[in-house]
Amino acid sequence: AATTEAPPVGARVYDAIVIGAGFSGLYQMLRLREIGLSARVLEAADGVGGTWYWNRYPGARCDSESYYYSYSFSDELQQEWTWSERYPGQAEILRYLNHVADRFDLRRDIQFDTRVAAASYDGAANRWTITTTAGEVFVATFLITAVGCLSSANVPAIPGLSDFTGAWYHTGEWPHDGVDFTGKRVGQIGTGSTGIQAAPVIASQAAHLTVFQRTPNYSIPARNGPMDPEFDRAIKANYAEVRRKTRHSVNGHPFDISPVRALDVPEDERLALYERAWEVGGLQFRAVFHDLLTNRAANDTASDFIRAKIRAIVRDPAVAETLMPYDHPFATKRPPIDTEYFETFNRDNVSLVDLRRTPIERITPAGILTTEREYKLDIIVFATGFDAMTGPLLRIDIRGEHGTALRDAWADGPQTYLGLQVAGFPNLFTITGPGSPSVLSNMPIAIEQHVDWIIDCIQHMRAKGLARVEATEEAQARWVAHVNEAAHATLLPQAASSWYLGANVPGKPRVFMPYAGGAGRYRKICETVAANGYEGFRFRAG
Ligand code: NA7
Repeated sequence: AATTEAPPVGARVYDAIVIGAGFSGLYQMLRLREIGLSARVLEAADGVGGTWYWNRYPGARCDSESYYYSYSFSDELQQEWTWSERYPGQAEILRYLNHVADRFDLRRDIQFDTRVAAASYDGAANRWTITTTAGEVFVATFLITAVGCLSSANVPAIPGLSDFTGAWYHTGEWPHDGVDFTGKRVGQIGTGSTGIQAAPVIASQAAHLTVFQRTPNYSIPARNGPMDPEFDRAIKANYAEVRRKTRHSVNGHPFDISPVRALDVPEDERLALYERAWEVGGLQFRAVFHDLLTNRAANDTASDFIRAKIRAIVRDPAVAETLMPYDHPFATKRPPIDTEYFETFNRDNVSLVDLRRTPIERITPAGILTTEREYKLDIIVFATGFDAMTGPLLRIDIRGEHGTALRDAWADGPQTYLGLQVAGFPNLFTITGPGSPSVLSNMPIAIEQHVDWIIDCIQHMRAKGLARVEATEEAQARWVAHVNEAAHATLLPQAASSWYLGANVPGKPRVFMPYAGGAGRYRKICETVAANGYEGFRFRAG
């Protein structure tokens, strides 16, 4: 491609462009400003919040606990903000992120209602040209994607959807003024974390809810409740230690994974430990034993325990049987946590359709037709998840050196070095990119680590008079192999329908995308890479 030294006419020039104003983009902007770079955040929505801006479906709530699903970079911020519940709801997280944007005066550097369509790198000029869907052009030395991992909605291509005369919604693109389910017949497709949160709330409002289930799922009670003021005080007095622990743990959570192996304890003791964890609730259920994600026999004990709970909760034995997960070990797909999910199937106004037995044939003007019968519906809720990790990046036409499209570079699955950079795409940083632990970790902590690493790298370049950084092919190939090896050291790839593998999107390459070697270990690797002069990266003066 022809290159020119002068930026395109009308282009606005910055040191860095950041795409997205969620947890990642806000903190990235703050840090870029702090080191004196000129930067602009481009955000498709009309407000900050990312995931928490879009996911306004009933029951939307974070599965990490509020005291650690938050920024750690400012002690004043963490001391002054008080969460109202054990798990933060969508509206509260959105309030928090708006508070952060105001408190750190970030809005003046964010351009809202601006969707990035394309970004291409010009090697001769060492700059990125970023084009929006409205035709605006920005030019920057660095392009930083803060687009999230679960932000590209997956609406399955079920024939007939356009003929449906009722209303339909994807949970990740929920109307801001809500949906009134009163008196309505609602069909919900999908029983992942989202569907499991939404179903009990929809059922409590609708005339009737029909849940269309393809893969039955494990779920652990969340045991949400109001924040205990005593607990809040104790955490705030001890925040430094809480944060230290989250940074070095396997999943970015402040709790310990037991060193004990499941089969090393007698059965009654094991069941008592599961029982206690079930009562405590939440994601730490999988921390009861050390080997739940590495040893199938150990995992079976947890999977059996949860199946027994489902049998005990759900009154109709046939419904309980349909809800029984069978095709994957516990926690090999992202484990949901719930508030009365299985109990919801005891309600008179809720029914369950097993799509494995009677698949959907099409959507009709009046509802959903399976191979068995038609279900008449007023509203269809698609809780069908996302084109995870790569989707948000690939829907932007990103082109690196010599015009190579990221779509082509990743035709066989994502390839990155540390999830932070892609060979052939100089000066592009991907916050929580594929190949990083991101989605297997508590997000805000994972995000802060990436942003801080990127800032250190840019500072290193400025100190040395360097203007261009790129992952080498060799370092990338080694990292891709390591990501693959880390996944296969666990049971995670055994869940054939998992979005970690891209399996929920037809035609997507089946590659285990996140780094499963542990967030704490990953942090150390990134630190070592930097300490060793950014090994695996190639720098140039311009
Ligand atoms: P998930 O976890 O990807 O769940 C999507 C659900 O939708 C899952 O039950 C899917 O079944 C189902 N699905 C997807 N496509 C179809 C079609 N075509 N027909 C029937 N059912 C379908 O997304 P969530 O939004 O729940 O959660 C995403 C993440 O957000 C979550 O893991 C947390 O990290 C936060 P399948 O299992 O593929 O058979």
